[in-house]
Amino acid sequence: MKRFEEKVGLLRKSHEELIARPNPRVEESNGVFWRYRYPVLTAAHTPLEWRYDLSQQSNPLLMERIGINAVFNAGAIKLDGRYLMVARVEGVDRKSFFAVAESANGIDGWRFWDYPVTLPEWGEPATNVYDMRLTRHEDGWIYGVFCVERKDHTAESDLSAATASAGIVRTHDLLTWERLPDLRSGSQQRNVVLHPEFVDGKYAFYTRPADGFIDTGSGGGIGWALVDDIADAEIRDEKIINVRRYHTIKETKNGEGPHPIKTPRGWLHLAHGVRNCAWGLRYVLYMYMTALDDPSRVIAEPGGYFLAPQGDEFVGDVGNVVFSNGWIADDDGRVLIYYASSDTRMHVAESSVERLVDYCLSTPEDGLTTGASVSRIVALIDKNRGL
Ligand code: M1P
Repeated sequence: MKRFEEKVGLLRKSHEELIARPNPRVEESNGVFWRYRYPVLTAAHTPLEWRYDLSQQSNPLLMERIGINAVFNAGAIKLDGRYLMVARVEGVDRKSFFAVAESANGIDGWRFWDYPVTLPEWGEPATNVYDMRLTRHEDGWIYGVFCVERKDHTAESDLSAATASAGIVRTHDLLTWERLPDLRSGSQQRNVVLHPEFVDGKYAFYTRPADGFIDTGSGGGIGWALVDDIADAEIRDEKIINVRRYHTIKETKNGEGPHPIKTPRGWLHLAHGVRNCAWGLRYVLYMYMTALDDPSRVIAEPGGYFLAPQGDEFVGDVGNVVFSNGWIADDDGRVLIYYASSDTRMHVAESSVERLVDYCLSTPEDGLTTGASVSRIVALIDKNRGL
C-alpha cells in the first residue's frame, strides 16, 4: 500500500509530465494551416487542487472530490508577451465556468492559473456561462462577451426551456473583471462578438439572433449591430451580414468565432457553420472577409469548410464538432487558431495572415450546385494543362 504522500507525488508527476509534453507540428498539411499533434488543453490539465482534497485526514483514499468533464471553446489573447486562453471549463455537474491558462509560446506548456475566474453576476444569476470572446478594444479595455444561459420562466413545465443572452465583462489583466449589464436584444443571442474598433463612433457587435435556445428558427445568420453605450448596450437595429443557406456547410446555423483580424486587404473572419446529417449536427469552421471601410460588408467567402473534425477530434461529448472563439495574430504574421473538438478539448492550428488572406481571396465561393462545383474543377485542370 503506497503512502499517501507518495500517491500525491505520483499524481503531481503525471500532471507535470502532461503540461511539459512537447507538441510537435504535424507537417502533413493542405498548405493553408498546420495542426499540432496533441490537444493543448484538456480536463486533465486542470490543477489537482481544483479536483482533489489533498489532505490525508479528510481524504485518506485520495479520491477526486470535484470532477472536471471538459475544457473547450476558449477565447484567446496575447498580453504582455504571454499567450492566454480563457477556457470554458465544464464540471461533471454540467456547469461551465471560465479559467485562464497561459503558455510562453502559444503551442505547448499550457498551465491554468491557480484559481478559476470568479465572474461577477448581473441580474438573475446565470445557470451556465460559456464561450467567451476576448476583444482588446480601442477604448483601452479588454472585453469578454459570453453566453449567459438561464431557465426560461415562461415555460416552467418544459425542463429544457432556456434563454441565451450575451453577458459582458471587461478587464485590463484577466484577473479583475467588471461586469456590465447583459446585452439587451429582442431575440435570444449566442455567439456575440465585439468588434475591436469603433464604427461610426459606436461599439459594433457581431450577433446571432435566434428564435429559440437551440434552433435559430426562420432567421439566424451572423448579424451586425451598432451600440452607443457599452455600459447600457441594447440592439435596436440589426442586419444579417452572413446568411445561412440551403445545401451549404451552414445550412442549419452559423455564428461568428473570435473577433476578426485586421489586414491590409480587409477583415479576416473565422466562423462556425452547422448542418444536419444522420449522425446529428455537424459543426465545421469557415472563413470570410469583410471590407476595411465597412466591416459589415462581405467581400469574399471561400466555399465549404476551412477546418473540419479529423481523427480523434470526431469523438467527445458532442461528436462531429469543431468550434473556435479564439485566435491570436502574432507580430510576425503568424496566426494561432485555437479550436475545440467535440465540446471536449482544445487544439491549436497554425497559419499566417498572408496565407489566410490568400485562402479567402483565391478559393472559389460555393457555387451552390454540383454543376458549378464541377465547372470550377474543370477550369482549374484546364489552367494547369496550359502551364
Ligand atoms: O455543441 C456545439 C456548440 O453548440 C452551441 O453553438 P451554437 O449556438 O452555434 O449552436 C454552443 O453551445 C457551443 O458552446 C457548442 O460548442
